[in-house]
Amino acid sequence: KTNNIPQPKSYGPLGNLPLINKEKPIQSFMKLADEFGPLYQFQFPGRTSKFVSSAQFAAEICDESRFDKKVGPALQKVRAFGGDGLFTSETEENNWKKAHNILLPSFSQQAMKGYHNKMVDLASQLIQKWARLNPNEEVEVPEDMTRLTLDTIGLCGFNYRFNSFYRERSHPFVEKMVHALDESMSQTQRFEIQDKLMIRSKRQYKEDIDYMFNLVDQLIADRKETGDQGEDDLLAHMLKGKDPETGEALDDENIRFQIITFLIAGHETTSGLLSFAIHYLMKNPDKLKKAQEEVDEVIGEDIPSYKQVKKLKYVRMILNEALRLWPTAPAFSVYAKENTTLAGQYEVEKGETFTLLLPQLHRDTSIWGEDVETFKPERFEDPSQIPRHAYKPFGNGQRACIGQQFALHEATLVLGMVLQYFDLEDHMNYQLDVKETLTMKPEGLTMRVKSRRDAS
Ligand code: MNH
Repeated sequence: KTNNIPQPKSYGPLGNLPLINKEKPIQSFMKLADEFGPLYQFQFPGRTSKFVSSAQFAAEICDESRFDKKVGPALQKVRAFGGDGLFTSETEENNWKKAHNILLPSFSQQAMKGYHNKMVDLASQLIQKWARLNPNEEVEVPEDMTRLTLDTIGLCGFNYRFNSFYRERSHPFVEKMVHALDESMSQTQRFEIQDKLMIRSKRQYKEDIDYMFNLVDQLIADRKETGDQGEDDLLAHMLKGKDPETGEALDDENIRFQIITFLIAGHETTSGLLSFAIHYLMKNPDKLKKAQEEVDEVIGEDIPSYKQVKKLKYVRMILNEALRLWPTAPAFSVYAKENTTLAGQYEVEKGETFTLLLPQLHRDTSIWGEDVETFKPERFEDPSQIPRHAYKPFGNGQRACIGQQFALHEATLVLGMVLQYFDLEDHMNYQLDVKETLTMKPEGLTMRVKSRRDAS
């Protein structure tokens, strides 16, 4: 087997583990890719990972005839509460295709028209909150964006109001969820024996998961009790929908897993995206001005309509560029369905797994030029110029993000309204510090806002 995949130097039983910052594994893997190239392997205690980060290799492992999504060690842990929901199920599991078929129409462009007014409701809460601040008060950007996106998926998905803008701290669901995600990520880094000894963490983990299950089961029970009031949200589709291929509906346990999946997948990533976009706009006043000009022209003083949001081309380009630099779901994994070769160079055995490091892929200079670190929304002027596998912030093929349109419509609307109402001031001269959980966020980003008009 011609397997000369580069690997950094090893430290006995720890393998390559001492080379990474446990708080920032993705950013560590990016640095290693700078040093070891677009395909390298990394030795964890007891397993190896292969990291891919060029457009050339990405094109190969995104070929769905040869590779399929791998539910890797981290996602395996998330199954404790995501179960066989869309995000954490194997393509081969019965419920993946069934739920995919049933839920796809809920995320069509057409469906976005139905969510639009609810999205405006919550975006307006954010605008109102910021408009009422005193001039020297600061906005905690990721915190408020998390309030916004959680409330949006809650309302659009399940007709449930988390009312995060009426709370000093985040909703308990978010605390439990963040805690549970944190614990499951830590479990992947612990040795087995170490993990067995963490009895208190284990108990807390169970409590957190039980809280999430209870909240969601209550949501389902309430809906069943009040019966069909003509709601047209995700929950209604889950309860009523039948798989056109088999005629089957989803069972209650799977619906619970889907709701938890949507609450998690549906808000962490979008809030990170909005936060990074704001960061880059504050650092690039000329782009900020250009975006405000577009917003003034397209929306003016209106409450944005669905159609106006579709016309915010430059705002959309800003979001694309923010997702290029910091794709908030930073990696995904695939396995080989059969023996194959990569780039005619590396032999790959059936079952071998590869992880695509998105922030590094998005810095491939052969695609984006030498100025990869520069924030330049103009790169997305003509999306047909971007090679298909060079830009993958929403994953690949049939296992790509089902919520892409939802996330982009919401983020475009919200960023549009923020620019409509406010000038943004980088009062602390923020230096980017990217925090990693399952997703990525600009840690500690704050700003001041100055009203451009009366927000009443
Ligand atoms: Mn989302 C899958 C990124 C917003 C629901 N999402 C994925 C994948 C990526 C991703 C990457 C593929 C993961 C993998 O292959 O293992 N998602 C994003 C980003 C944003 C986002 C960058 C926002 C920005 N996602 C959303 C929203 C929702 C959502 C909003 C729901 C409302 N995502 C999902 C689900 C999946 C997924 C569900 C799994 C789809 C499947 O495998 O069938």
